[in-house]
Amino acid sequence: MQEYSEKIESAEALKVLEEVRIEVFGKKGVLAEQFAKMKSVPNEEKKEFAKNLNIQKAKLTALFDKKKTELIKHESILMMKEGAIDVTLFNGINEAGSLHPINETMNKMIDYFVSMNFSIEEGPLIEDDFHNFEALNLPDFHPARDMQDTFFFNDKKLLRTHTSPVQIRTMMSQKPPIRMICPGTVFRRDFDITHTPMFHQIEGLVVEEEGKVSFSHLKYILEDFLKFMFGDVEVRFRPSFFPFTEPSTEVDISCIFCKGEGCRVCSHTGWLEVLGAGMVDINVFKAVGYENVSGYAFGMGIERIAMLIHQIPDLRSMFDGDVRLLEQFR
Ligand code: 2NM
Repeated sequence: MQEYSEKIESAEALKVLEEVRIEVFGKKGVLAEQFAKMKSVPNEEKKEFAKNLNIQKAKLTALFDKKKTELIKHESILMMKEGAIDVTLFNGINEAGSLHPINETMNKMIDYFVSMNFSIEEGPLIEDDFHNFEALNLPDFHPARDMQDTFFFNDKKLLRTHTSPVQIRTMMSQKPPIRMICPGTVFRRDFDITHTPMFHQIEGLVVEEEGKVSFSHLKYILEDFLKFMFGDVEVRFRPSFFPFTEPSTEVDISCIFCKGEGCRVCSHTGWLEVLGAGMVDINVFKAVGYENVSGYAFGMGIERIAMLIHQIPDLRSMFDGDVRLLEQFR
């Protein structure tokens, strides 16, 4: 029986142990064979023979059970190691985030003006009547105030309707020459396919000693800026009116979808309006205490330009917070 003890002891896998089990404990196994010999053992030796055989059987069974437990443990550890999932492994899908088209467009605009040595200025979202209206040549009775649908907190405080109050604050806290842009959030009481109550603007302002800047500088920088933003487009200046500039202009680019041929986006005009500008009105300079200066200013909505660049049809989708919008701009 020593031979079989060794066989059990040396089994290195459950498969091998199973073969040994059949050989030792099976119906035609070694033990069964021994028990069968009982018949031919003389009666007076039967008791001793059986006792001895049962002891052998018990020893082998204990040895076998111990080995089996050992091998099950060993093999299941091996299996777990083989089948283990390394959660730190790269899955091949790069779920990187992306900038919102508004930020991306705003960043590109800022890049241009920074390259032209403009500084970036910021101001409060909650403004007062003076900075948002009065100083911008929009006195109390001025009909243009009705054009602004304003969110008022009370008769003193309001949500700024444009970023122009930042230009007023900058002019009052600095001296010319001034070369600045003010990107930021603005608020108007308006909500439809092309308007949201919160949106973004960038406005720019250049102020120099009288006679040092003219409408030509304004034309050059805006044309250069629009070519930087949209590539090879035509730029057109149309006479217009703003209370804070005189003369004033609205600026169009040739339609980037139909190349000026006429399509639905440009209402078959061949042109897309992208910004407003002009020479700063003398009344604005008076309000901030400036004399003997010349300056130009311009302003544009960021959403509108982002929508044109990315062909986004509904402005409201910009503010739904649906990641499927952002996934398209990765
Ligand atoms: C525009 C169009 C034209 C503008 C003017 C000023 C200021 F403060 F200098 F008077 N800030 N922004 C301006 C001029 C804004 O937006 C369509």
